Amino acid sequence: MLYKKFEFTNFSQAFAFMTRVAIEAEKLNHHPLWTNTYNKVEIWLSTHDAGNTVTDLDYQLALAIDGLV
Ligand code: H2B
Repeated sequence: MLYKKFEFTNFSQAFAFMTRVAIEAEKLNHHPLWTNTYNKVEIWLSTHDAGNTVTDLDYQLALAIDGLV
């Protein structure tokens, strides 16, 4: 699993970030496991189609997400 925690100033900013992540996820057809608690977003990336291993798609999505912040 790739893991990262993101912190924002409030829920609105956190949710806006999640919306942008969702668009990137759809582009790659690769989707995060995540939680949101008010201003915090935690993201875990792995590929369930590959037995929950970390694949190139996880690194691609991670790079796309890092490019959003
Ligand atoms: N997301 C993730 N994280 N892992 C996958 O294996 C995966 C996915 N597979 N998004 C895709 C969708 C697959 O289930 C669909 C049918 O393409």
